[in-house]
Amino acid sequence: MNDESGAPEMRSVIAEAKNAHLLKSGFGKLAGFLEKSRELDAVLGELAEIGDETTRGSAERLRQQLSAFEPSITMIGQVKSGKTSLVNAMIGRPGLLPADVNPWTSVVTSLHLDPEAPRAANGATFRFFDDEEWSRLVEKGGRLGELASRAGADEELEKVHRQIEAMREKTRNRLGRRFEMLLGQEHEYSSFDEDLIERYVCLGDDFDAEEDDDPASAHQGRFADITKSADLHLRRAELPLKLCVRDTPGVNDTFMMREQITIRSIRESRICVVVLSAHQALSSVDMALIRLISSIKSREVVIFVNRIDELADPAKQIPEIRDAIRQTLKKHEGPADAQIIFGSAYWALNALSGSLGALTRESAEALLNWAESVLRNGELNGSPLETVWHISGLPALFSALSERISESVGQEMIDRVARSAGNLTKGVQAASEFVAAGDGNAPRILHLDKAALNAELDRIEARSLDRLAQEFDTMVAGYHNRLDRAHANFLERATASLIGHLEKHGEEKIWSYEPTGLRLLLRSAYQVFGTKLQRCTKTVFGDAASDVADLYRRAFEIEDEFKIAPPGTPRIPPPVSIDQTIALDIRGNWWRSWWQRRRGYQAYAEAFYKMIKAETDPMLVDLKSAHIEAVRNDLTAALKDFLSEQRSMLTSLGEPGEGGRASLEEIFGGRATKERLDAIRGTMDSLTCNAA
Ligand SMILES: Nc1nc2c(ncn2[C@@H]2O[C@H](COP(=O)(O)OP(=O)(O)OP(=O)(O)O)[C@@H](O)[C@H]2O)c(=O)[nH]1
Ligand SMILES: [Mg+2]
Repeated sequence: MNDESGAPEMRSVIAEAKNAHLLKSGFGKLAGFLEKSRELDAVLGELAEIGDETTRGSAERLRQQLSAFEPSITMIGQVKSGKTSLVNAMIGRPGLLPADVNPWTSVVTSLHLDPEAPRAANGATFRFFDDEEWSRLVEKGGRLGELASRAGADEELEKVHRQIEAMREKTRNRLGRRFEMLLGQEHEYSSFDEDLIERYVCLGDDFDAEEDDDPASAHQGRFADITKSADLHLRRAELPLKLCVRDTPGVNDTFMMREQITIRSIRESRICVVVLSAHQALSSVDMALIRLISSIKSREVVIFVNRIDELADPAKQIPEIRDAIRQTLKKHEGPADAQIIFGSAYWALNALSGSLGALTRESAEALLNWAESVLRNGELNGSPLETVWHISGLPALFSALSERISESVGQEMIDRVARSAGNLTKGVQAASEFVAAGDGNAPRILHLDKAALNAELDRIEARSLDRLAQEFDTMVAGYHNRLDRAHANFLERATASLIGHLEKHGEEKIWSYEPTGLRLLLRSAYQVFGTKLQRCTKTVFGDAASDVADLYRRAFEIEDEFKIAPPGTPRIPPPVSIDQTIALDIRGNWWRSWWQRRRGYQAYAEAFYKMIKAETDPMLVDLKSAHIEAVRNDLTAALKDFLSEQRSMLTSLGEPGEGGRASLEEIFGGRATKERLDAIRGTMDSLTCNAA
């Protein structure tokens, strides 16, 4: 990293929390998953031992997939609800990410925790916005600017522009000629500390003042306003598996462009923690948030009500807050059964750093109050430190996350690897039985040689990919149709409602219209599409697998019920873009000024129709193209991976010479091998929950 690029030199490693051992509790529900993962790893090791070179390679690749497994958890929530503080507690590093009243998180920060990483802190990567993203932000003012300009809200737009212009100037001055060069780049460090992180991930009001006093830091520059994402790697020996915890900017952030990034991050993560602030119960921003996740299944959302240390009487208030949240979720069709956990990042951090004595009086009282109530329910035992940790809610949070990991992403990963491993074993078994059936004198000849196998596999591949593409297109056409109908329907109703409003109230009263109806319609169109798609993918995958099995039967003269497990159908990701903020939600001044300038209801209605269409179009565009393309790619990739795995397996067994036909005998001939293979096969079958 040279000085020109602006990245400072290496930093010292940050200090460990005194009571990091506390982090061990709460992962009990992962036990089953971890056991399966270990078993699978062991049988794959065994398979590698008895197989030929290709088998060994495939088995090692599958073991690699097991050990690389890193479930990720995205923390989202209202500004200042304590997301960053909670992340610091979860990763056992109080103070690593700057959490304060002033610095606010402006960047999606992913913390990669690895129990086996060699050093305490090893590596950080910061990515900057690229040219295009930056221009969009500064020239159009991000989404907020776009909305304002569509709505004809010149004043608002002016304000946004001024704000952004000021920010751009500040950034330019600070970074000088490095500025243009930095866009689209990455900064990488082999270690990091708090100061370094703060300069990349936090915006704040008083930084400029500080910099004026300290030319050294001004020279180094602050990058937060052009940073898009940060990845930090940490060793965390207390955890039973790799984990990625993702901190995101608060949802009512000034620039809605950040919302897009949050949406993307939710799409990538299977599990979300919504962090709410206890004393604000459910404000309207939290509703926006709940909406943001309402496309996601209840089982993939955990609600963490933070800052209970600030409640005057937690024992009384907590049940009330819980009821209120439940009711609101139900009323707004949110994820009604999502688990709700109460806690305090503040208590957790103090427990971790061994500074319980430093708790404020109010906080200590709240702690006693809540502890007593929990105690009455018989949930507590252990040292005072463990007690505080327990009621901080962290173990409950870890436990909820463990449960979700093991039943969703974890089980899916095991399933995937066990299917592949099972197919690998079956292939080896088929080869070994073929050999065993010979008379032991001359090596047996396969009925299809390598070239013939390849040709057959080419045919299978072309046929199944083609069929998948065709089915997909048909389904997408129907889906687009449904989306467009829903959209048109919504626009008509919204326009009619507006005219009704004007006729009844004139132009004095602000009109508002909830786009919930549109969201519901779009979501249900997507659901229908998803269900159909899953069904037909299953058929295509299943047919491809039976074609491959047929090839085995012909090559190895297998008469009986030889089967190859098809790849699992990839998950169809939730349509989170449906839930993005749309201008109809914003009851700002520009609406009024916009419609007050219009004369004649009919002309107004037409213009309104257009405007509301323009506002809701981007949502449909994403649903129709970007999102759908991602789904298509996932499905195609799954089919291709499966076929290429089968190809390498099958053709190596059919290959003469080293590791091929002639050595089939040596490798697979023995009785002991057959028995071991049977045992391995049994284990694989028991590990897959829904193997074919
Ligand atoms: N009393 C109390 N204060 C908390 C707790 N969690 C966070 N805070 C304080 O709340 C303020 C904001 O905390 P952050 O962790 O930065 O909140 P955030 O949600 O990450 O904020 P943004 O990134 O700006 O959205 C800080 O002053 C924290 O010390 C808590 O559990 N109890
Ligand atoms: Mg934060």
